[in-house]
Amino acid sequence: MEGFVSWPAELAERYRHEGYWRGEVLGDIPRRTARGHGDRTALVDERRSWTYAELDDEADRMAAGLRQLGIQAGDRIVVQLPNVGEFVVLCLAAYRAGVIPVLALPGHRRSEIAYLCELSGAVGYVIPSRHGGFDFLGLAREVVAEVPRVRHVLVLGDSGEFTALASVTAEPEPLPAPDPAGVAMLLLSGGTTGLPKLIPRTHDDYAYNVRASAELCAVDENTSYLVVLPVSHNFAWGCPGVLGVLRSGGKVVLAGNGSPAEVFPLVQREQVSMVALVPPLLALWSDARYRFDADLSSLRLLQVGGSKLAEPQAREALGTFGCTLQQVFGMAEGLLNFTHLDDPEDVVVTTQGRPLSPADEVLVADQDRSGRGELLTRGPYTLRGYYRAAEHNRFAFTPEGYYRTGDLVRLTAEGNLVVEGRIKDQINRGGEKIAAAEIEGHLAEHPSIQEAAVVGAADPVLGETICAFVRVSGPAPSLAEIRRFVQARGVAAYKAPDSVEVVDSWPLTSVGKIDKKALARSLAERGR
Ligand code: J2J
Repeated sequence: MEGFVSWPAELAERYRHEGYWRGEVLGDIPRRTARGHGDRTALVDERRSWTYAELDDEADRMAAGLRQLGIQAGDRIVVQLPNVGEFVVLCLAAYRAGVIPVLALPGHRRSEIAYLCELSGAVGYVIPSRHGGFDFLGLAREVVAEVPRVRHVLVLGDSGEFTALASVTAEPEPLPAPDPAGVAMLLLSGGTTGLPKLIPRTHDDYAYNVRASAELCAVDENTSYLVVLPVSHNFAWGCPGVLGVLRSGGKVVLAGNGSPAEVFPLVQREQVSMVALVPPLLALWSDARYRFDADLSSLRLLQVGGSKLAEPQAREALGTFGCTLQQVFGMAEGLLNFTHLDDPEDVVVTTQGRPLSPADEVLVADQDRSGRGELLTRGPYTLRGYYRAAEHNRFAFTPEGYYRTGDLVRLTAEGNLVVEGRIKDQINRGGEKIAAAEIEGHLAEHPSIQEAAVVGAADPVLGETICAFVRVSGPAPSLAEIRRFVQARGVAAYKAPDSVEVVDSWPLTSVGKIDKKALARSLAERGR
């Protein structure tokens, strides 16, 4: 596949020889349980549930349906569905047909989706008709007008002039097995320069990612796994996530959102044993724990990751939920670090765990005196290059193929990682990643903004929020106006600035660039 950077042959050979890559393909993940215990529940969402036999059969039919539409092996489709069972059916169908899903988030809007369709060369786009009060049919009209190559819009619900996802079904047919070494899907990176990059994940590498995470988390057929994060996020999809649970014969429960009022009764009803959370959601759950009389005693494992979990919050959660807590420091690019289920409490509350695989190579580069440096990594499930991004890849990888994570970490004596900060120009807003440059680019288009610099401001709930420093000509736009402006440009709401600071001049670095560290410091000094 043009634009995909694969592992060097000798490393690929080693990963196969040592049993990391076993030639498994992602579409086969639920098959074992479907054949042996087809009547077991695989999936539950707000509207219906699927047994393993149903899930398997519907995925086969949809795979045939995709081919009947003319969507072929190797074609890309941008998938933007919320937490519904059809997302799972569709992805399995795509994997089986060799069609490559590009996993977008429900919050993305015109600018992000059109860009993803363009970059991936997508021929299809999959949406709900409406979700969260938003009309996705209207969005799809704009997208196909901008990117005519997108020939198929598949819609869950009322399909208007487009194709109903429910109609994408045909008699199952024997399909050529996809190449395990080939790209199975494209995940989104948080991005550091301009717009997000696409991360190619192969069947071999992601199947290993899923299998090893499921083993580390002791997922089995009794696991009842709740999805409250977007299901298309790497954490919820494969670490071990939905795929890890389906490969083990457990049950996946998809929730529309993570609010305790909705989710606590679901935990009780579905006897949820495991869930992946970001720190702000964990805080919400901890606060609400004693305000609801739902029985949460089925919970066995709380996975928390996506942004830094503060030690006091981790300790509080242990006391509040009385189950195992696990910190996960992961990335859609690959490398996953977990604290282990039997780690001492101190390790669990003060570190972000250690690499999943014995074959993960990690380096802490350019360390300062406290041992803090940039985390570099390569291994059997870490990308070797972003998709169609040759130029960016020259910066993002070392000549030896290590991915520069942009995260500042230190290693403890026992070999656990502690995340100490980052050097990438990105904001981590409660686990959602925003590339500063992307927002700066939009702000610079505002008629009264001459130049903008976007930095993270400390926030007690989200960890960081988005602060836009702007230099203006004429009257300064209000925060509300700036937010409206950014969203009107077709940008996801979570990327709109949370605060704005008007400046007359910029602090500059020695090479004459805007000194963002100084801007961030000026916020910190004012207690923001
Ligand atoms: C501090 N920073 C963290 C943590 C991620 C599991 C968990 C998370 C992600 C994810 C994921 C962090 N403490 N515990 O894909 O499978 C920051 C780092 C990292 C970036 C990756 C998974 N866990 N981070 O968050 O691709 O900066 O993946 O490089 O969205 O999130 O973001 P993303």
